[in-house]
Amino acid sequence: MKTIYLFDVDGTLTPARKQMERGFRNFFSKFCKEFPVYFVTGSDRPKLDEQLPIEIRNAAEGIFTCAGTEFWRKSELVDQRHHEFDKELISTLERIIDLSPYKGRYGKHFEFRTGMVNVSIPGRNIPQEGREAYYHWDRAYGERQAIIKSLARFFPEYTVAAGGQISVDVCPKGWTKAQVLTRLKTWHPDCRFVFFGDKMGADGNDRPLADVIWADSSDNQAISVEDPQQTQTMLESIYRAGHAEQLLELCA
Ligand code: M1P
Repeated sequence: MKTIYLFDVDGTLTPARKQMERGFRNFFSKFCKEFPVYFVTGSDRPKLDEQLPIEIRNAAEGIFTCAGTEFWRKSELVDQRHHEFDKELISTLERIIDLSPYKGRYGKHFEFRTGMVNVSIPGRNIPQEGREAYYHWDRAYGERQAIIKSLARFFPEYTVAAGGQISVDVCPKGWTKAQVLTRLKTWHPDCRFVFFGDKMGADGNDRPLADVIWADSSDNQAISVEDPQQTQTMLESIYRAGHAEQLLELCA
């Protein structure tokens, strides 16, 4: 059975909001030329373009951005879904930002993307060292988890998930990464899907896709990784096994 590989980007293929590392990049561009690959990221297209080199973007079968609300083939936007966000939700988020005890503020707290809004207490203009500081503070005090819980209670028509290090992603219910599986199954019937992501915990933004992948078929796999190094190690063994299989077929 043919395997289709799906990858989250931040934390799975690249460090959060950074470029792919050189060693991984060389190997992964070979991998994408030999195996069918899709990217499924919560980020928008400009961020993905900064993080993954063009030879890898162009070798992929397709790219889902904004949690699957946009679909691209190479650099062509094939389709997108739009949503008008509830004003009450946005004013609640503004109050949450104002009331947070976290002191470091850098501006740009909202980023509206196709079908989702990314919300950050410290703000998206945060420098790298500020990112790390907020991430560690949030792990200790659970601010994002608390935001996720209270929004789920008051705005059940929306799904809220932890983004990467400094934000939460808010989208209409069902407009999560899970939406990509239906389309992939239409394009690739009789295939199995293997998804790599680093945010498969209960409130992570890879979890909805992992859940539908597991529920769809026991041939599918959703693999939770710690970081891009672990993804690389796993892909290297898949690559070696794939080559061994091809050799066996040639010798048969
Ligand atoms: O891992 C994907 C996430 O990357 C960014 O998260 P953060 O800025 O919190 O590290 C955002 O683009 C977020 O929307 C996205 O899900």
